[in-house]
Amino acid sequence: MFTRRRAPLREKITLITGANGEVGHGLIEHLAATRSAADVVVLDLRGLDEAMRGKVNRVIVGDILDNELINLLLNEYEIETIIHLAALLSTHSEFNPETAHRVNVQGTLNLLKLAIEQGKSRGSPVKFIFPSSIAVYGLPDAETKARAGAVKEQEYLYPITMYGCNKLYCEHLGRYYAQYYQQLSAMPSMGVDFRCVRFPGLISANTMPTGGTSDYAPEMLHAAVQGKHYACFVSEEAQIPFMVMPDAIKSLLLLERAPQNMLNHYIYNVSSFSLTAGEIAERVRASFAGADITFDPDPARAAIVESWPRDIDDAAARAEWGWQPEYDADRSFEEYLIPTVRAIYAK
Ligand code: AKB
Repeated sequence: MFTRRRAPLREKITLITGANGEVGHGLIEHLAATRSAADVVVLDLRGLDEAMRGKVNRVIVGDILDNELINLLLNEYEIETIIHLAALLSTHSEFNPETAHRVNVQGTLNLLKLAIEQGKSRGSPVKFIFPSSIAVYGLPDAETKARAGAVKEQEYLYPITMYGCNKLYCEHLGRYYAQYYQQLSAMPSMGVDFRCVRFPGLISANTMPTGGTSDYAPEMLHAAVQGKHYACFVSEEAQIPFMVMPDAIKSLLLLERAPQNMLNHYIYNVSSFSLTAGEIAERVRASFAGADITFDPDPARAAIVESWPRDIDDAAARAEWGWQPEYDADRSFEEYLIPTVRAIYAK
């Protein structure tokens, strides 16, 4: 008797793009240490650092703009979750805005389309976890910034960088793909399960950032531990919200795991602490006697930081999916940043 051969089942995976960046490194280390990253496929232009490769299922060296590659992923895998980290950050994006648009927007569009197709083939929406940024905000002047305090998700959405414009538009794309995709079609799509956190400036003890305008905080710390002079490109008074990498990873995974019926929004602020650059320098000097930190503001980069809020209101994330940072300012420096950079540079 002839029995219909079942099509080979595709391997169920979580796809992480841009995994060789700061957040990707932290995410893979955390997954490998807590549950396993055996179901993780990494897609990054630069592959993945040697020490990380054994922790994941597969490393694909490729470009999120490569449609052929994206189609291959559709054929080969059943993607349950996409964590889309690949992006050009705010400083790098200002030197080539059109490239930033291609990577940050077209790349995201390619992955949203992949998620739609995967949803059709697997019969349920793909979870699409998207890191946005405080760069979507644009406060017009220092007086408004001081008065605004902790800004809510729907306030001051007038970004002044290409990166901030890209992130804000991709938030809207995610909402469209979740709720309105091909809405006039006879067979409307099931969409994607789009979930987005807006990150503050992120500080990792383990890796150095590249191309961000909030990078003065980690740069200051990593210079001090190496006994190097650091000329900070913003003023001592410059203030924005920050978060250490363990909390950034926690927020991504907490949102990813949240039951969808708990979520009333697509976009969530998450924050931890807000410090001026001078206060960060004080904390660094308190731990590294003789740390040679000077302030030599770059007016253009300082203006970008000045346009970002002094803090962001994360009440919605706390109320809807239990967000709560593990690390406040003191704990961030005393229990994570200082001991970790000391250990790393002592090797
Ligand atoms: C950047 O500085 O570009 C990023 C950000 C604030 O999103 N770290």
